[in-house]
Formats: sequence, C-alpha cells, structure tokens
Amino acid sequence: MSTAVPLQHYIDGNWIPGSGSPVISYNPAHPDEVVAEGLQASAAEVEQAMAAAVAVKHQWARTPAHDRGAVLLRAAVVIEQHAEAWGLELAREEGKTRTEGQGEVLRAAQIFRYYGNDGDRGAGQIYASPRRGEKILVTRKPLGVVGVVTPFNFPIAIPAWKIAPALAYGNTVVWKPASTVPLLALRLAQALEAAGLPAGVLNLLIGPGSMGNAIVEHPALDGLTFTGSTSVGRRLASAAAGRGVPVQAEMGGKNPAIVLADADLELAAEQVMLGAFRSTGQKCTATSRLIVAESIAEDFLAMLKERTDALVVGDPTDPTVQIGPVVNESARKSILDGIAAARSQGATVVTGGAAYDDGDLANGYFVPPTILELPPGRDLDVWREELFGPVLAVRRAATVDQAFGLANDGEYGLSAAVFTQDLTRALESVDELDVGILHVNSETAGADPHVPFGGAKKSGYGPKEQGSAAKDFFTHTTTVYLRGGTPAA
Ligand code: UN1
Repeated sequence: MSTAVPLQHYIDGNWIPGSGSPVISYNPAHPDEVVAEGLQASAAEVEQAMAAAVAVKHQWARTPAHDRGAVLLRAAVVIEQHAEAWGLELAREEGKTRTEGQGEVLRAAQIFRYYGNDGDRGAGQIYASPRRGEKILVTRKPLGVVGVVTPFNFPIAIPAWKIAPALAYGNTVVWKPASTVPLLALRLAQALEAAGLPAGVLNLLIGPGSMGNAIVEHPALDGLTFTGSTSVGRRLASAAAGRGVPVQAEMGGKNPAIVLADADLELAAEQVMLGAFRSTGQKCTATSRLIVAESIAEDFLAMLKERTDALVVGDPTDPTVQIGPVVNESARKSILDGIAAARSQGATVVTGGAAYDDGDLANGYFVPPTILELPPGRDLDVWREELFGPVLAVRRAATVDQAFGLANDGEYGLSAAVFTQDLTRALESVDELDVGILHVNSETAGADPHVPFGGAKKSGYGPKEQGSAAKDFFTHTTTVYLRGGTPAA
C-alpha cells in the first residue's frame, strides 16, 4: 500500500500548508486507504491567493502571448512525462480505470499544447471603415483575475480546459478543485511551476464548497468558470451575475442515445455501453437515457445486456478492470437510492439493480452497471434526474418523431447520440435535437479541445468552453477606430 501524499496549497509561487480543518482523500475501491491528506485552506489563504493574483495581473496581461504560450507548452511536456504515474494516482483517488486515468492526463497535456500554441494565432480582426483613412480593429484583452471551480470527475482534464485558456489569454487564476479528489490539482500546479509560470499567476486552494462562495464574493474577482452540479452552478452563477462578474457554468446532463431501427446494432450496443458505463457513468456527458426503436428493442437490449454483464468491475488500478467504484459513499448511496426509487415506481431491471452484498465490491463504493426499462407510457424520476453513476434508463419509441421527442423531453441539453445509417435521419437529428453536442454513431461523451463544448437548455449558463468559445469567455474585446493624421486628398 502506498503512503498518503501530503496536500498543500500553492499561493504566490509558494507551497504552504493550510490553516483550516483536515482534508483527506480516500481510495474509493478500498475506503480505508488514505490517498492524500492535509489541512484545508481558510479565509486567510483565499485573501492571500486573491491578492497574489491581483498583484501580477497587469504584468501577466502584458507578457507577450507567445511567451505565455511557451510556459503552457513546457507544462504540456511535464504533464506528458508523468502520464503513467499521475494516471495511476488519479485512478486510486477518483475510481476511474488506470487506462482512463492515464488517458485523462494525456488529454490535459493535449489541451495545454493547443492553447500554448494559440499565442501565435490571430489576436483579433480588422474591419474596413466607412471613413477614409481609418481602419477598425477588434482586439482582445484578458478579464483579469479568474476564479476556477472544478469537479471531482475529471480532476486534471477539466482544470486544464479552463486554466490553459485562462492563462493563455492573459488572466491570472485562483483555483478551487473538488476537495474529494484533490491530488491531481497539486500535480497540475507542480507542472506549471516546473514550466516556469511566474509566481501569483496561478494560485491553488484546496477547501470546502463554501470556499467557492468566498471566491465569487471577493471584490477583486473579474470572471468565474465553473463545472459541477446544477445546484452549486446556479448559486455561483447568480452570485457572480449579481456582482456583474462574467460567468461560465457547465452543469448537469441527462444525455440520450437514440438507436433507430436501421442502426448498425453491434456498433450501437458497444457505444451505448461505453457511454453509459465508462468512468462508472460519472461524466456530465455520460449516456443515462436510451431510446430504442420498438421493432429492434428486444434484440438490442439483449445485445446491450450481454456486453454490460461481461464488464469486469473492481479495483481500477488492476489493468484488467473496466469499471471502478463511484467516488464516495454519499455518491454510492444516492445512486442506489435512485435505482431503488425507479424500481419501486415500476421500472424493470434489465441488468444490475442491486447493491453488491459481499467481498471487495461491497466494501468499496461500487455500484453495478444497471439498465432499467421504464413501464410503457410512464414517466419516472430516473428519466429526468441526473444520478451521476452507471445507470441507464430505457424507453421504446414507435416512430422516429417519438424518439426525437423523448430525447428532447427534459430540462437538460448537454449531449446526445443518434445511431442510424440513414443520412436523412441523421440530418433530421441535427435539426431536431436540442443539445450542445451531438454524436452521430458514437457515444455521448468525448470532447476535442479545438471545438466548443457545452450544453443547451439548463445544462450550461454563459459562454461555452474550449476552441474559440474559450477565447470569447476569457477575454473581452476592445474596438479600436484607428486613424492617422488627415488622409491625403
Ligand atoms: C468528456 O465527455 O469526455 O464534467 C468530458 C464533465 C464534462 C466533461 C466531459 N464537463 O463530465
């Protein structure tokens, strides 16, 4: 068994112990094993971190974009060099598999590389002027001090896709990661320190949820980016908006996969299984609803059940394991309660559905991959409420229109997948499905750094993330009406 890693905060270029109450992260596969521990930051450290970020904000904003990008590119190299070790730590602390953990670390490196190179791309636009002797330039400037609040489920990739553009476009950062899974936050800050990021430009505070409030209420805050639960996101977004601070919040999802009668069923079954159960369903983009054409439903559900039952559930650091635990006891309990409620409301269990009752799987925070079919024509909570675990709710649709209608039925609109080989149907789905991300013949999760990421409807608030959307959020424009002297006659 490895020893616990000491947790520290990174403020103004120094690693310091906190002065708050203890913070301990556990291995969710073996809850008696401590992964990392230390003391939380308290109000005094929030103050120091904000002051440090304010003190260097003009200097960092004035640093040429190329030089800021060079720091990010060096950080990408450091992250990549540690992919195996940090991926294993991620698996031990969060519960996703070792392969996924390593993949996530490499994804963080890819994101840093993308934004690192952005310093050498365009920095604005030039427009013609209706007046002779004038050009109109639209230039970009950083917001200033940005608060970054990140969730447990992608403890390095989500921070990367917020922090890399924030820094690339000249902002300084005060970052509060989820305290349930804090270790990879230390690793990312270490990578940036090793890459030569100047002191104060990034400040990391490990603390309780209430620290998010302290950051958003701080008078020096110039922007806030958040990913996490809908309830916390709405609270922080409204606090930020109330103070006139630009805010970006990525929140819940209840993402449907639609399998039409003409789909490649083998491909669809594999992708739906991966979308629903990879990372133990703990992605805001995970597939949590399946809408299957009535005529192929029996065959498709049998194929899906067979694949699901073949999944190896266990300690995610074991390379043969495909599904790890959920993050902690309260997550396990709320997911199992959601399954029990669905069953008592009349859902049929296709597979899974009951807690593990002995051995390692009962001791760790494991939830079996579960598929529940709703009774015909009835609406259940499991169709609408995000459980953030390995639970897939199924309904059958008699027509394509009904399938699209069921997919749009809900307050969220993050991602959707549609499985069909009919181009006409695929194109219809682009028009009909009210989502931020649509996958045609691939699972609902997954996101590339060069294109916008975020949801429609209640899944997101404010500008989207990644690609050019990140520049839109992390900068504001200055429109310059530029003239020289009197133009020649
Ligand atoms: C992915 O689909 O690979 O919190 C990333 C989340 C999302 C990230 C999803 N913001 O799960």
